[in-house]
Amino acid sequence: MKTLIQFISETQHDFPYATGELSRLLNDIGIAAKIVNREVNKAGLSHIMGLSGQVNVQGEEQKKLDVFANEQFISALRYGGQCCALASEENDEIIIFDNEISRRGKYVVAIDPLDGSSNIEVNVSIGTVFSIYRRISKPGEAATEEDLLQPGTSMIAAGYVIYGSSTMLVYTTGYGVNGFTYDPSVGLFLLSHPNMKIPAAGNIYSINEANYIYFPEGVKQYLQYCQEDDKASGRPYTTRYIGSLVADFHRNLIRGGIYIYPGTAKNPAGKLRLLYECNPIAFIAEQAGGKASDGFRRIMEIKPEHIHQRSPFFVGSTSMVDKAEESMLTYSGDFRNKH
Ligand code: AHM
Ligand code: MG
Repeated sequence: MKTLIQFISETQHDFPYATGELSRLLNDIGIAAKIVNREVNKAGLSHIMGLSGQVNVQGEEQKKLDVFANEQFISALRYGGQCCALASEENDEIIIFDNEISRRGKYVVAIDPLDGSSNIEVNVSIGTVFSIYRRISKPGEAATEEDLLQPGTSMIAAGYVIYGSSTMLVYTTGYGVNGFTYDPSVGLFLLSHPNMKIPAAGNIYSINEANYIYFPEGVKQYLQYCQEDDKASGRPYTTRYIGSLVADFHRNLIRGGIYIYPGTAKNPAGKLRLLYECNPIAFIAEQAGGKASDGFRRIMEIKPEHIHQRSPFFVGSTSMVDKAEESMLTYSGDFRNKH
């Protein structure tokens, strides 16, 4: 059985001029994920459960585990020496690591430390999502926000951790997608899903249909298509929606399917955040042979203007995202560039 650390060091030669820094950074994220996993697993028992009373940048109540996870990733990266700045869902501003070693770090990280945290209390899967970029500013100087405002096409690596019936870490460095399952008895992530590929077509669609009346016409028409009776193409499809992006995406990655969080007239940019929710999932989807779009354009080509920017999100099996895009173009072309 190959461990995450063995796999990371074996594949390090994929990078030109690799010096092991990115490997160490990924490893640091893996270690923080283990600590978060420990707390998530005992969430029902621990004093750490409950509301922390603070409100995050999007005005949502933070659970204590969000705060805990955020702190774990921040401290793993602050003292790892490879990362010079971090953007987190839980912090309004970027966090600049200005200590002697981190100032020379080549990378910046955008992270959602614990996504889907409203599911914690009810024992439903949650996740961590992260993306890694090479900094633009000079190593040795303090990092800037520009380092984090790069399009997804500049990502060096991205991944997620799913805290589910088992805990898995799935990541890509642009050379395919590999998944590691955590074995708590030995405290190691073991390679369990090498070279993951998303089926080109699937029969699952994942969307919060309660918002139907607010959806753009293109999404409404696509949903109608999903629900039509056409045995030859496997329709009607089936709905699966957990309300936890990582879990919904992970299932669709393995089984084939589409996840949609569209914009609406009231919220044209939807709900999900480009830097640390859409982009990392998009990179993994593409590396697994799938597709990620905002309904009209490739997610990874959007140049972010601010770190907590939102985007509509259509991700999953290529033929399904193609079909949804076609529907958006036909029925909701006016929606283009609204966000
Ligand atoms: P969060 O970052 O506040 O946890 O919100 C993100 C989550 C995603 O995991 C999930 O797919 C989506 O929000 C669900 O939203 P909704 O409840 O509107 O369907
Ligand atoms: Mg989130």
